[in-house]
Amino acid sequence: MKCGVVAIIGLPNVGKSSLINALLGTQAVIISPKPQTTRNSLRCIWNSNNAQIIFTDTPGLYSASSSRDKLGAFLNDEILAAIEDADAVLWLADASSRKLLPQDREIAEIIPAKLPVVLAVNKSDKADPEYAFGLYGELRDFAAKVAVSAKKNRGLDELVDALLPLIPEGEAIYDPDILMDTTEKFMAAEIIRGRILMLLRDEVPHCVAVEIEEYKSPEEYPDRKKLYIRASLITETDGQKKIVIGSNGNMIKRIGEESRKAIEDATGLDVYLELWAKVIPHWRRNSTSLKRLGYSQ
Ligand SMILES: Nc1nc2c(ncn2[C@@H]2O[C@H](COP(=O)(O)OP(=O)(O)OP(=O)(O)O)[C@@H](O)[C@H]2O)c(=O)[nH]1
Ligand SMILES: [Mg+2]
Repeated sequence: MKCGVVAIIGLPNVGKSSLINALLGTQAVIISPKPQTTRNSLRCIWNSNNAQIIFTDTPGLYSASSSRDKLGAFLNDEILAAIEDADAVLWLADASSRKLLPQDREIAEIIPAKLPVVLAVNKSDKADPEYAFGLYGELRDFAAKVAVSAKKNRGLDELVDALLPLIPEGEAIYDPDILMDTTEKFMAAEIIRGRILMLLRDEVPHCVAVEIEEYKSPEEYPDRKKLYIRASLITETDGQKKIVIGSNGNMIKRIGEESRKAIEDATGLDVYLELWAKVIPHWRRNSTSLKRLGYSQ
């Protein structure tokens, strides 16, 4: 039996979370066309008859626009912590990359030289991965280079075959029924944030956090026979709050309806979801707010 931790690292939007979903064969973590979708490192568990690989999904390496952006600093700390825990790194790049960015060099610097790294080039369904192999090959030695497409489920077996030799011998850490090392409450907040990322435009989703104020299973709420969730959609300004609510409350209603259905699919329970919009000025810059919203280590 083999068991080990593989941290998936890469620029924002290259498809790290999509790859995890493809490997696990389910919509485990949220994805979106917008960068900085993932905010917390999250362990997702892949099992076969003789191996367990714990994949850590991480935020894309972020260039903090100012030292006051404490959320940005947290995202990068999450990446460092994931690397520290890992037996191997899966560095994910985009097949359409034509030049290396400063953040690519930063990634090369933060991965210890002794840690084995597999380079996977994703989105090979829409661009030839060869050029990206050459580009990233300049940055360090790789244990293997694999072309994948999370969207088309291509190259996944080859990827696992490349990772297994890097995983230590050992018994499985997680029960094979466990998909993710997180709570249902966190997953519900992520599902709601995922809808916000899909439904709101431009920078607004990046200014929103979701706080679950109340989470009551049907056992705790026998008269309702439903999973009861009350959540706040937290923005930094009144203007953003208005956008989240939408005219006549249409937007928050839509976020609520779509999230409720997705949480029902994920939990198999009937869900009563109540959403409120709320402002916490500059929550992304404030350590106390970040901690309260789950963005602190
Ligand atoms: N064409 C194509 N698109 C893909 C593929 N994998 C992911 N995408 C798209 O790329 C976008 C970003 O995907 P995510 O999985 O959220 O990317 P990420 O690296 O986790 O992003 P962050 O969490 O923001 O760092 C989404 O629109 C995906 O649908 C792929 O193999 N091919
Ligand atoms: Mg992600």
